[in-house]
Amino acid sequence: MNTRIAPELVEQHNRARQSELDADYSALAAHLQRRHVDIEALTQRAGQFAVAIPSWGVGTGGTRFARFPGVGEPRHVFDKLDDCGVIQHLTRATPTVSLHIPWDDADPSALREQASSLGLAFDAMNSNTFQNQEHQAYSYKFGSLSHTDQATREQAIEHNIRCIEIGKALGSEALTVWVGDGSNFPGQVHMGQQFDRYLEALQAVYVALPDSWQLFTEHKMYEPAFYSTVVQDWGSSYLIASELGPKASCLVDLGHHAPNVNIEMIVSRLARFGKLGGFHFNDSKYGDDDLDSGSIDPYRLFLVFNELVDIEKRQGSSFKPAYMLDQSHNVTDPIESLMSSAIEVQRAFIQASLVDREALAGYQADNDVMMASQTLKQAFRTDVDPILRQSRKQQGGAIDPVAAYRESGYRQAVSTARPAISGSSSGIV
Ligand SMILES: [Mn+2]
Repeated sequence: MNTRIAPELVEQHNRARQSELDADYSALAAHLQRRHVDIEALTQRAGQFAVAIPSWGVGTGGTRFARFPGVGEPRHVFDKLDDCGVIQHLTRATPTVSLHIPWDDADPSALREQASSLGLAFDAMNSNTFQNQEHQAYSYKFGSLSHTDQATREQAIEHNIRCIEIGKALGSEALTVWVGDGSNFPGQVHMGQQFDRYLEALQAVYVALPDSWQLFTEHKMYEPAFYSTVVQDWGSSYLIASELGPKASCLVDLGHHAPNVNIEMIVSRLARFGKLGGFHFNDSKYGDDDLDSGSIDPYRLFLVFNELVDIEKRQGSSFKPAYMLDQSHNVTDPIESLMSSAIEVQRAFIQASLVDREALAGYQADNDVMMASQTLKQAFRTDVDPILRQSRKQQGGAIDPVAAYRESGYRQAVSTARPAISGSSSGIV
């Protein structure tokens, strides 16, 4: 079975869309020229953009009620890599994959070999102490790195260190730690002591990090713990990263905040103090909905990138936060959702790059509120799609990745080799 997309298919797809793209690109070039913006430089910038795919994202997600599996779902990490290869081939914006241990446990040299044959590399490693693993001695029902029992904490520390070891063999250079530890009832835990235990345990993981590595601490307001969570908010996350040391920084998942929280301000604060490590992109309407990036509030995504581009301009190329998607696809083909999400994140990046920062600084200094707001809106309203299409085409990707994917018949082709997973296991993870 051929699990790859044929290059000829992409070429044919692009040929059919070439004249339309040329017309759109020329029109946008002329428009941007009037604003003194060089479209070629922006197209090149789009080509340098990269966001990692989470290995778990290519499987169909679910809720705590049910999961409705799709056809041709990946059976194991090697199938997941194939799917990630398709996403990268068509979008050219997702050259790395982020693995979750133990879900993706496999021989590192086999993983490396397959990834490189698909033009992929490995992004941050993700540890998992929010569920029990087969054959483990102690349960995480009441916590892991912050558990009251020392042996359970040690087991969780060892798991994280093992993730680092696997990551070293894969060429990864970061560990993302998210725990479900917290409490479900007032009085269940001593919140101060629980935080102390967590800090001490994570310190033991931190000292096992190679010098070139980073540790990302990811906060989440609630779920699975519904009264308190040990790494509840960006303040707790910042305290942890500061206590640990220079290799530790904060990871901002867009869904892990209270509703309507000003995430772009958090981005600005963390970056100001050198503790903005990376992102998990997704979108939400009510809570941690894990919807496709840019599907609900594209302006918020733009405002986050507005801060990021501003910080990049101030700090230079040393500012390189890790970008990753973290979504759950319950009712769409995960490959289609991940492709369109990667493009939405890339779109926000390019729109934010269009902000006239000199003019904005002037309006801010003069307290010209209306014009400052309009300056952002002008960039956000600009349809940069021709730039994204052109960039993909130049790099061998597809002008319209979702259409090319459907034309390829990839999902039907893999469905014969990947029999449907029986039953309906509940829950995303
Ligand atoms: Mn996340």
